[in-house]
Amino acid sequence: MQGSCYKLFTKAKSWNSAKSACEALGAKLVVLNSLAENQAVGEKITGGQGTYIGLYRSPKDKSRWLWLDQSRATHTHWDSGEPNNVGGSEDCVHMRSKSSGYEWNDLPCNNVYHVPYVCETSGKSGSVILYIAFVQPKARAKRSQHISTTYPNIAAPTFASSG
Ligand code: MAN
Ligand code: CA
Repeated sequence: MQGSCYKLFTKAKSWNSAKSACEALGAKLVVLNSLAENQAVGEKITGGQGTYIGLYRSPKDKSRWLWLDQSRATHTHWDSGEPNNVGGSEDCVHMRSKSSGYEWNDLPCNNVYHVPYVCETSGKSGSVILYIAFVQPKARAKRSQHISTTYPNIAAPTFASSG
């Protein structure tokens, strides 16, 4: 989405662990609202394993898919034959790499398949707010204080890559 920051994490994890890792950064597993966004994120995938995305099967209606921002999936980009729900437990979604056109496959959410993942934060993060504490008249002898607060949940620059 416009204004979002994305970060690819190349250290493969389960979908559940990838979700938690993004949340720990104040982010989400990437939500892909359009084919253009799907393509843009796909092009940053560096390995053949693809990436986990923030899409999962609705627990209430197993034929529906939900994004982690709770929106219903309107655009989908399933690979041919997918979602096939192998073993009846493929409730989470993985984007395949370039050779598969960045198309999607359902995979288990648990520890079975470890895959790189992309976290997304909405546009307002990324800002660093500088607070300047003005010196009181009586304390003029002291150095003025510059207190810079960096929000801990800020994602690294767009499409940075880390292990
Ligand atoms: C193959 C396909 C997929 C499936 C995975 C994991 O790639 O059958 O649909 O999700 O294996 O079982
Ligand atoms: Ca599948």
